[in-house]
Amino acid sequence: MSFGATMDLGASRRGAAGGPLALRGAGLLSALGHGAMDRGDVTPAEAAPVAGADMGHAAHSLPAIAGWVQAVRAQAAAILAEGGLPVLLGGDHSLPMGSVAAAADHAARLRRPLFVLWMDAHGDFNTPATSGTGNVHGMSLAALCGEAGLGAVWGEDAPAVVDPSRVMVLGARDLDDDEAALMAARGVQAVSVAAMRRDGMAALAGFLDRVAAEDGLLHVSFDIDVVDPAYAPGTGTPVAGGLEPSEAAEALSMVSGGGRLMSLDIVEVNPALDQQHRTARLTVGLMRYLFGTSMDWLRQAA
Ligand code: EXY
Ligand code: MN
Ligand code: MN
Ligand code: MN
Repeated sequence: MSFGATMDLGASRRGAAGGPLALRGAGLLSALGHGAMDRGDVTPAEAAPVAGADMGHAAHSLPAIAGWVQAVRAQAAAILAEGGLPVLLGGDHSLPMGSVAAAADHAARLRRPLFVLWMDAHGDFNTPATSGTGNVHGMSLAALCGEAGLGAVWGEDAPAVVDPSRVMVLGARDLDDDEAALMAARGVQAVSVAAMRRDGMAALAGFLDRVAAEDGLLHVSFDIDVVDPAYAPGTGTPVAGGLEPSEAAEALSMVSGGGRLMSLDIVEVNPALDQQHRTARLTVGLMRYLFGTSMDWLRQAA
């Protein structure tokens, strides 16, 4: 069950707000499989004044982002309550502060552990204190793991905290120094593209084994900048040395095979920076590997 959030205030380059339209136009619904439905775009909640709204440079646009995060959380929670699988179409990577919050609450109610697979060139593990940019999309995972600084985005109703030892950042290759240190201190597993090439998909396989062994639920947050910008140029913070489309497809196929997926984000697709819709098309094609609708999409598209 997909829904959009047309918000890019967490990034320094605008344009990812067009992501939902671009993804739908590239055929997202058919990639999600038979019976999938789209709920349209959420409307931001009237954000209550956010404590720390005076953070200014430390966390840009936090009050406005909070309104979107709360709307995303409500929509994802409603879909989960109906037994559906929420698919957030972003928008920038601050929006998953809403979708993962809903997943964490849902898992806590079911008394099952939540695991998060964050596919990203970045760690998104800065805090207002460590961030060099003040961009909230670079802080969302840290906030979800309970780091101080952005808790006010959820208003009065703080979500269940994600256990950092149950988080894997896959495809990481652009971590700030303080960010990397904080991730290591908290036990977040960051797997670089180089490590994936050296060890095959062993780290991901081990992570998925743990999800199964603990009877966990899995949230996947897919930032398109995990893929190499040669294939996915339409994104605001591209980093060279990313995954080949075939490698991303393999990772998503493994997740699919594990059968634990509970919710998904597709974020940071920026049509204003794209070339002939190729990033949106590739993103949708890759999702076919997660939902078992691929029919060898990459080979056919080649
Ligand atoms: N680490 C940088 C920052 O904190 O500003 C870059 C973050 C980019 C985040 C993108 C969405 O993944
Ligand atoms: Mn990200
Ligand atoms: Mn990123
Ligand atoms: Mn700034």
